[in-house]
Formats: sequence, structure tokens, C-alpha cells
Amino acid sequence: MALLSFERKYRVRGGTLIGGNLFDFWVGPFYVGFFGVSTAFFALLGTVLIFWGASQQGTFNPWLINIAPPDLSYGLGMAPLLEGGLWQIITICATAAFISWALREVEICRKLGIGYHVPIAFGFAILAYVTLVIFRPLLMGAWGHGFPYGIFSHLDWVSNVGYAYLHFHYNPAHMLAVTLFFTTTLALALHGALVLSAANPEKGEEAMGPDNEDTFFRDFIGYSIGTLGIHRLGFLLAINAVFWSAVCIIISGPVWTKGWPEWWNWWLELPIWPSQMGM
Ligand code: UQ2
Repeated sequence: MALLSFERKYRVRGGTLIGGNLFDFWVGPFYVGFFGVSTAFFALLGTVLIFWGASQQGTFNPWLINIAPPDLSYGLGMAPLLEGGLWQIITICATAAFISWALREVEICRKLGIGYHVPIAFGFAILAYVTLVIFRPLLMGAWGHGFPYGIFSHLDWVSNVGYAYLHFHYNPAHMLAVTLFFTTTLALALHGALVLSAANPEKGEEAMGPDNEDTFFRDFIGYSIGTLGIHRLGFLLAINAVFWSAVCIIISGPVWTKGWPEWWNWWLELPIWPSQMGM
């Protein structure tokens, strides 16, 4: 279907989750909706607060701006604005903006009658953020365990938290997450390369399709996962990379407080070793 006639077909009322027809319209190419308005509201408020915080700290150098969470001594209470309270409000704004954005995706999916795969995928990204600044601080008993909002400052936080567990690469969930991230890039490189190789021929040559793509991989490794399959695989690899990242940080502190290398002592403590049986 031509794009213009398709737009007329899908730009219909309905499918909204809240507010009925209130914000059910487009501005230029963009669907607005209740959640478009709430995204804009929270994103703008959060951004203004970051700039205000920067002004109070005396630097607008983008590398050095740092909005830090409260001191651990504030626990799970509210802190004064310039002692972490700003971070708390900005965290609320960011979370509300991200969730609004996901729900706007849901409304567009409903209008189009397509599946919810895109908002579900984005939901995993939201989960990663919320795990770091809400779930883990809640489980640890202080908002001060959230990461600071700043370019260098958040890098320092990652390094410090990593070293607090001696060597984060020994965290088994971290191992899984890293492996999934690498496998995700492998899958996308294979997929992107394969599609370009067939569908983007030299000038004057015919474009080729799935038959050639399948045949390449059948000749190469005896197996083709298929054109739909590669996208299912990519989706699963990507959301699992994010999921296991969330697991690896949520277990660091709330579940395991010692160094991660030491976790592997379970292997030496199995009752299959003579030394464990006093032999
Ligand atoms: C494929 C296929 C595609 C692809 C790719 C494959 C025609 C256009 C990349 C090959 C992928 C395989 C065999 C899976 C590799 C497994 C991992 C874990 C990376 O068969 O169908 O569609 O893009």
C-alpha cells in the first residue's frame, strides 16, 4: 500500500489507554496522545532541574555536571534539594518520562493492530534503569546507592561499585549478560551483513531475496534460522542481555555482599573432594 493512503487508513481515533479522544491527534508526523503530553512534561521538567542543579554547582561543562543522590545517612527518606533531593525528583521525572514513552508506543501499536514487541523491548531498557536507581537502592535501604547523573561521575560510580565486589567479572550473572551482549552484536552483524549482501547489489545487478540468504547459511554451516527467526533470535538475545544485567547488579549487595571471586568457593566446597571429607 502506498504510504500516503496507508496513513489515511491508520490515522484513526481509538486505541488510547487513557483520556479517550482528548489528546488523540497528530502534530505533523508525530502522534501526541495523553502519554505524548506526559512524556514531554516529565522530560522537560527533569531536564530543567538538571540545568538548575548545574547552575547551583557552578559548572555547565557537560563532562562535569553531576547530580548526585543523597548521602547514605538519609536512608530511604527525602533529602534537601541540594543534598540529593534534586536527584530524587529527577529520578521520578525520568522514570515517569520513560514509562510514558513506553505507553505511547503501546497506544500506537493498538492503533496499528500490531504486536507489543517494541514497547516490551523498551520496557527491558526501563527495567535496567529502574533496577539501578529504585529497586536496588530500596533493597539496600538507602537512595544513596543509586548512581549519580553525570558523565564522568556515573563512570566513577560503576568503577567504585565494581571494585566494592573486588572483581565484577567473576559475577556469574555479569558473565551471562556480557556473553549475551556480545552474541547480540554478532547476530546483528551477521544479519546486517547478510541482508546488505543480497538486497544491496552493485549498480546494474538484480537485488536478491531470502532464498539466496538461506542458501548462503545452508552452504556455510548447514543451517539457516530464517528471515523471521533471525529477528526472534535478535529480540531474545537483546532482552536477555538487559535482563541478566539487571540480575547481576540486583544480586550485588542484596544477595551477595562479599567479593565475587569468593562466590566460586561453592565449587571447592562440594562434597566430592577428598579434602572436604577430611581425607
Ligand atoms: C539466517 C537468516 C537471516 C539472517 C541470518 C541467518 C535467511 C535474513 C544472520 C543466519 C543466522 C544463524 C544461523 C543463527 C546464528 C546464531 C547465533 C547465536 C548468532 O539464517 O535467514 O535472515 O539474517
